[in-house]
Amino acid sequence: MRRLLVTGGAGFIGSNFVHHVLGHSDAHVTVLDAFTYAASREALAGLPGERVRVVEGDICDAGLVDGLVAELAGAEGAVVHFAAESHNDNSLDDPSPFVQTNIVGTFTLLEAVRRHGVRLHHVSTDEVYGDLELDDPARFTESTPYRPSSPYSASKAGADHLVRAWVRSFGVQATLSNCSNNYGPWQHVEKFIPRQITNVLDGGKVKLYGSGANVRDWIHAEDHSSAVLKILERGRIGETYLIGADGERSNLAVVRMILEQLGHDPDDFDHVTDRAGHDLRYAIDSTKLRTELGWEPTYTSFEEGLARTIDWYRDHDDWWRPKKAAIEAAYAAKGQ
Ligand code: NAD
Ligand code: TDX
Repeated sequence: MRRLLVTGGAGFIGSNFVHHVLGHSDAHVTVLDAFTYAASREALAGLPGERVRVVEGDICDAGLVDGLVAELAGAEGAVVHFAAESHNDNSLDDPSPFVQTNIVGTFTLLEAVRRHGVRLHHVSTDEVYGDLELDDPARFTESTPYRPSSPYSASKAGADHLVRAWVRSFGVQATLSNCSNNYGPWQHVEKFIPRQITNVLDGGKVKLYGSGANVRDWIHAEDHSSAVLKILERGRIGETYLIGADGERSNLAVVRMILEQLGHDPDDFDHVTDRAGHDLRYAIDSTKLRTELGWEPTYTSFEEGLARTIDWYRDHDDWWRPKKAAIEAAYAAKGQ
C-alpha cells in the first residue's frame, strides 16, 4: 500500500494506527477527521509533514470524500475506516449522531470506493455480536450471528452489513475486522479505564457500573493497529477477521487492579447506576487471524500494559485535565 486515507485518524485508535503505519511501512497517509470532541490534535503532533496530511472534514460529506478517494485510485491506495461515534453511554443519551456517522458515513465511503475501484478496510467491534453468558465456554467467531444491543453497536452492525452487501452486490474490494475492547494512550476520559485512572489521579472515586461482574476482553491499541495493518496487507477480500488478545477480565477485577497499581485500597470504589441494556460479556476467538495471517499480540500481559497506561496518564495530565470536569459532571447528572 503506497497511500492510505485513514478516517478517524485523530481518534484514540486511528491515531495509534497512523503512528504504527509510519513506523512499519513506507505508505503516505491522509487523515480525514471531523475533529469531534473525541479527536486529539496532540496525538498526531510531530509526525513527518512529507508523509502525513490532515484534512478536517466529515465522512458524510460526499463531495469531499469523493475527491480524497479519487486520489487513491491507481496509486496502490486504500481507505482504512476508523471514524465513528464510539461511546455506548453517549448513544443512549442521543443516538442520532451514531446513525449519521456510523451508518450514513460508511455508506458515503462505500459509494466513493465503488466509483473509484479503491480497496477499503472497515474497522468494527465485537459488540455487533451482542453478549455472552459469564459461564458460556463459547467465544465470538467470524460466524457468530449479529445481535447488537445498544444504539452504538446496532449502528456499527448496520455499517458492517452495508460493507458486506457492497462486496457481494458491487464487487467492492473490502475487508472487515471486529475487535474487542481497546486500552492504551490517548483514550478519551469518558471510557472505562481512563476514567478510573484519572478519577484516582484527580483525587476522586472510582465508579463501577452495577455489580462489576461484566466481562470485557482487553487488547492494547498497538496490537489492534498491527492486526489492521496485517489484514490490509495480507487479508483476503470479502473476509472478516476477529481481533483479540485473550484479555478477559471482569470490570470489578480491572477496577481493583487500577486501585492497587496506584497504591490505593482495592475496595475504595463506588457502585453507581448501571448502564441501560448493559452487555454482560464479550470474548473473542482470534484463531483465524492468527493461523491465516500469522498475527500475534505483543502486549501479552494486561497487568503490564495497564501499568504502562497508568504511567502515560500520569505524564499527560495537561492533555486530559481540560476534558475531565465536564465529563464527570455529565456522568454525575446521570447518577454515574
Ligand atoms: P474515538 O471516539 O476515540 O475516535 C473516533 C474519531 O472519529 C474521532 O477522531 C472523531 O473526531 C472522528 N469522527 C467522528 N465522527 C466523524 C465524522 N462524521 N467524520 C469524520 N470523522 C469523524 O474512537 P476509537 O475508540 O478510536 O474507535 C475507532 C474505531 O474503532 C471505531 O470505528 C470503533 O467502532 C472501533 N472500535 C473501537 C474499540 C474500542 O475499544 N475503543 C473496539 C473495537 C472497535
Ligand atoms: O465509569 C464507568 N464504569 C463502568 O463500570 C464506565 C465509563 C464504564 N463502565 C463499564 C461499562 C462496560 O462494561 O466498563 C465497561 C467498559 O466500558 P466502556 O469503556 O464504555 O466500553 P464498552 O461499552 O465495553 O465499549 C468499548 O469497547 C468496544 C468501546 O467504547 C467501543 O467503541 C468498542 O466498540
